[in-house]
Amino acid sequence: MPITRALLSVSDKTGLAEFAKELDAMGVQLLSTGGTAKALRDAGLPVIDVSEYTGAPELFDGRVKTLHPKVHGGLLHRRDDKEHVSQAKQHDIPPIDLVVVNLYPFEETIAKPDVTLEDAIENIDIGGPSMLRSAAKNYASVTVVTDPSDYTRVIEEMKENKGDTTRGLRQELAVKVFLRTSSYDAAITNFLGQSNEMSRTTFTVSLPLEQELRYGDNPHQKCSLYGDFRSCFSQIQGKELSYTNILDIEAAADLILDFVRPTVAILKHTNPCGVGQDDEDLRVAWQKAFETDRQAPFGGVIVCNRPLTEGLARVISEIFTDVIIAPEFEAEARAILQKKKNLRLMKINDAYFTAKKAPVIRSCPGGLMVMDRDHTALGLDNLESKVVTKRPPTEEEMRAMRFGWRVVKHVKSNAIVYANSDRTLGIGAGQMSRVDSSRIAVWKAQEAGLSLKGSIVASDAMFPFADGLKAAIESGATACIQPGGSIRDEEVIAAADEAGMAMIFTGHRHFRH
Ligand code: 93A
Repeated sequence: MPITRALLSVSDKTGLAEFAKELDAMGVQLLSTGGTAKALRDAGLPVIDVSEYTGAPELFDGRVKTLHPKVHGGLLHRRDDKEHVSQAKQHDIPPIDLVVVNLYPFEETIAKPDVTLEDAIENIDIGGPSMLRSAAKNYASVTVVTDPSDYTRVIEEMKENKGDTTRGLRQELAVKVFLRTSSYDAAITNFLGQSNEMSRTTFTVSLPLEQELRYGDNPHQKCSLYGDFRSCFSQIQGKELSYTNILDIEAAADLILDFVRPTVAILKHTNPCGVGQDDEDLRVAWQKAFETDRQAPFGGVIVCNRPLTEGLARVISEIFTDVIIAPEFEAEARAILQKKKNLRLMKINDAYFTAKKAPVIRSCPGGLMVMDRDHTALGLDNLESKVVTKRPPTEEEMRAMRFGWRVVKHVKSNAIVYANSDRTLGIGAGQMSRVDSSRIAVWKAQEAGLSLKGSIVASDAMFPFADGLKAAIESGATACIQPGGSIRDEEVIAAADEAGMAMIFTGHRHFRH
């Protein structure tokens, strides 16, 4: 049956007039609410106000506009059911075949820093979701549009099908409705849940499937991606992203954005293999990162915090890399990397900076855990006042400690990083004991042919015993940055003093699991 009557009630009026003009040209009667009716009239279209149509005025500052049996009955009755059709006739409820509704901007309202509870509550749409749900339930006969980007598809189908849409499209649009109303409700639930006592009393997520990934950690593990990863990172070229690529991309972007100076980092399995800096030339920064570990970067991830230059592209194209991430890629760099068909190039978009503020979510048996993100390297202000040893650090050691502390935050615990002021020298990651991480870091530096004489050592959490620190002193480190807070701190400080080492307690730890 062709669409003969449409109800339009939208907060986002993008594309509304053009869409309604097409409907009007196909002879569709237009019903509408206050602001939407005005927009349509302004566009020169004939509109019937819903209040006139139902005979009931808009009440209570618009809180009741469309909540009327003539609207919901018109949407919900079965067109192929004699009883329904005769009831509809008896109560003067003509069918409404198309609903065009998008909701009060609740999410945008609560995103404002100065939002009040009253404001948020006024922006909870009741009539809109009700119409969407009524129409979506009856998708057998009713077309429902909640996303302006679907307007053209609806018009195209109507033109091809004598004013009607196909059942396939109607079902697809109905699914979109339930996804939209559930994510809308999730936003309301989380907001009200949090504004009550400022604690998270509930946590609800509802995200659309973005992509089926090839597999998860292993080929026998099915894996699906939900949400909008691609708004945060655009893929410029290369093979399809995998589950581990996505984990690595997040780890790499998180790491690189902790650095202000031009920096290049190489990662593998979400841990940095090396990090280097150079103010003049990204190639030099990369060289420093690469020298920390020349083996592990095979098949790894490279990330930089400046537009990727031709020079850098040239040197890194010599090595097999899985993913390269940058805020921008120079055209010449792209031309060089294009030859590597499988290599994935990912551009960091502005949306990532908003997404980075969202909490970290992890599943656990029976539920999930929601954790604030570990945003910035903490404890780096006023470092001079945090020296715990007799000897204060030199300027050079200070710079190296700031750098090392930022790197160690991104290494899986237990994490130990040896560094100079602009490069890593040895990284020990993910060991069950801190001494083992320390040993690995020293061994890696030796393997790479790097001297640890005069280096600094950064530890993501306190040294529980003096042994780990003594090992660092023996290997040549002259300064140490760590949170402090062990019951044996005195012993640890004494060991440092004995060796003339300078040590800083940041007062913050950066575990990463
Ligand atoms: O206040 S409501 O919850 N009560 C209603 O009965 C109702 N009907 C439609 N909000 C209602 N709407 C919403 O009004 C729609 O979802 C749409 O977002 C908005 C359009 O209002 P206007 O046409 O006046 O700009």
